[in-house]
Amino acid sequence: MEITAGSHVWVEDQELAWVDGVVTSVNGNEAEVETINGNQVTTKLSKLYPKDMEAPDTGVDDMTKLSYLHEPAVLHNLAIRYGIKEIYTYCGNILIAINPFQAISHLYDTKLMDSYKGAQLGDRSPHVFAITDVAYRAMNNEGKSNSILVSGESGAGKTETTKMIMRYLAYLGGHAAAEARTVERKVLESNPVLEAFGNAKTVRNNNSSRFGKFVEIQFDARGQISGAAIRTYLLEKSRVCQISEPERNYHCFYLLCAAPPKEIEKYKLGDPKSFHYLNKSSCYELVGVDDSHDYLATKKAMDIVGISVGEQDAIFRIVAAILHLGNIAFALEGEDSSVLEDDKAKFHLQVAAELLMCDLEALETALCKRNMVTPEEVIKRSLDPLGAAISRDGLAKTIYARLFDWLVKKINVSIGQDPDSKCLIGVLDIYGFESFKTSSFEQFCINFTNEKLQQHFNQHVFKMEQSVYQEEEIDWSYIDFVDNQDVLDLIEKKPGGIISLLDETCMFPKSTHETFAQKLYQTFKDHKRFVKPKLARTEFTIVHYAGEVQYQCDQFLDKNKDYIVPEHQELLSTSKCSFIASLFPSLNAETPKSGKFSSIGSRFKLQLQQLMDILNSTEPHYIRCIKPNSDLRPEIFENVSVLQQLRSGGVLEAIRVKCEGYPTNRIFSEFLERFSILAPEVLKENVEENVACKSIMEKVGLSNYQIGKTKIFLRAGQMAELDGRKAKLLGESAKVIQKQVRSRI
Ligand code: AD9
Ligand code: MG
Repeated sequence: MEITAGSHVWVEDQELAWVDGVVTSVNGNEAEVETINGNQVTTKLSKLYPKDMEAPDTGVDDMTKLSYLHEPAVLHNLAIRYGIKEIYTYCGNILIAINPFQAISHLYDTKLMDSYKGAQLGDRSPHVFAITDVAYRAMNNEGKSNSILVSGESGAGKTETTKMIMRYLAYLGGHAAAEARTVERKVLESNPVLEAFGNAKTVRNNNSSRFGKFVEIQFDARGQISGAAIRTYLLEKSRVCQISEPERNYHCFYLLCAAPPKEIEKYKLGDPKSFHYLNKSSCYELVGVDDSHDYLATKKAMDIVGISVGEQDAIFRIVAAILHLGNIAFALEGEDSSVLEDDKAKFHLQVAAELLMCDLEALETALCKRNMVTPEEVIKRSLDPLGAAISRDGLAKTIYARLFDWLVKKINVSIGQDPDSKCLIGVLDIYGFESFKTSSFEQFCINFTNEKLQQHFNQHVFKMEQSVYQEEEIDWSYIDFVDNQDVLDLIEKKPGGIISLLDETCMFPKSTHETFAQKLYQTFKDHKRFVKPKLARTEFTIVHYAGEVQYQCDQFLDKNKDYIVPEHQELLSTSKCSFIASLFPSLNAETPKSGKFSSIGSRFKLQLQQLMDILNSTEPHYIRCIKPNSDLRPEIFENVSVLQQLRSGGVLEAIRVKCEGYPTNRIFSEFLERFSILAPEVLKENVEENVACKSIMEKVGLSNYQIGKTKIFLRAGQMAELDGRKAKLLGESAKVIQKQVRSRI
């Protein structure tokens, strides 16, 4: 569209990302724009985007309905919808969900569920129920598994969205008879149990899931829920021993400290402030959360998912034991040995041993000493206080991680798998792309996951775009899409990728994080996606699809080693509590030998590949959750951050793919209604609608558009061009009328 003085445009703005304004003058290839916030901006014409002055005030519920599909229009559309509490918007088949940070009345009630049942996508306003309904119907009608992939950054609303999907699936595929309802009840109640043990308050979210989750809900031939399987990924173990202001440890610790007095006495608990693993942050309570109520609620949920009273006792005994372990402090003895620091430490050691039902002295030895195996004998070597504290923390983390795995396994056994089920709906709630000041091994794994999912997403978006064109029988062969296979190769190629190199480094006894970094620099010095930052000695940067992330190698080696100290293994496998002993089964030939290296990175890669295999066998649906502000407050919409999330979630990429093809299409009659004024004679000719559309385009002199079976497909910018012509024409006819009026006066 020709931009002239008076044109309404979007112009880039540092603070707001995009701001609208009016062009006041054009000079060569530059324009002066007066923005609505009162600034005068001079900018290149090529950097301006036309603003659609005919766009409805309440926005459009599907981005593909935008007459001008470009970044500022997308952002503006989301912002105005968010302002009127419309948190859901489609972008084609993708659902964008913006966290409202407040309860919106009736948004999830049963009446609303009723209204989405069986409705076509687009018939009703965008909603997570609508997407779920489509998935469920597709599964029933086509006999094919479906999946719903929910992504977004921390606090964007993934877990809440996932819970709504599960609730709606339980509503659709639930059983009429009360006694048959146990499956769906167990599926739903698995959420609070996993949240109690796997969620914590972080800077970004008061209820942040510290693990990834894929729930596979199985259905029988009648479309009723018949089983489910939950898979979890990468629980953040370090949180058990290490938290900082203003975060919290896992919820279960605080719940237990708020348990009824009998339990407090049994587990010798007290004020959470008195526990080392909790008091490194001064945040103990959460606004709006009553820990003592949640303790009872968690136990109730445990009852429902089939965790027995005896098992619950063992579970909470372990949780309490971990808190007591944390309070065992060490002091230096002699030159490099350690002893318990004081009577307090002795007390906690004793309680921990009681709760873990293991021998007191054996526990102390396991914490403070290590076996040194020489050809002649086994010598007990003392650890210094720091070494003993590391040993203690390692023990606490291992116990907790095994407890979490046990819970997941137990829930799966209790819900049960349906061996006859042919169809499933998978729901993925997994951490989005992360880039922090210091990004470590966890971010590396998370971003690797996102690269994998991005590839899957790209292929899907591309395929969907093609199918629209195919349906309308128009040519699509030229659309291209950028693949991220090169980043995936950099990370996971075997041999030669970063994960392989990391494993090799870990197995070589003399390696350090510095030698690892050097190895990376040498191997990938010419890789397009790998950058060695200037002056860096132990950092490296990966150019991810969503942006560059700088990783700090410091702890890559340690974090990659899935290691249990043999002394710890031995201690706990002989616990008198059969529950605890079962978490540490004695080693046999099949399990990797304790103390031997097993790689977290490689195992994660394998898990991810299995996940991708499942996803590839399903029909995917995507929900992109967006966090509108970092204060977790309602009604605040921060443009710059939203835009960044649209980019990392692939929404902008999907729009780019669309723009490469035909971003705008209109049903013939709609098109004629809007533009017949440009060639009024065509309507008189009584021709077919598609011919009339063609005539208009020809008269205006536009080419490269396509005529489908029911719609006209326009290239990027053509809609704006048509509008421009229309505005000019209307302007001119207005002038003519004015002239006529004036001449009459
Ligand atoms: V994390 O990566 O696990 O840290 P999530 O899972 O993306 O994150 P979560 O679903 O936990 O975020 O949402 C964060 C908070 O936003 C919730 O605790 C709610 O307080 C709030 N939220 C999210 N979605 C909704 C909603 N649809 N309606 C109302 C919501 N509040
Ligand atoms: Mg979550």
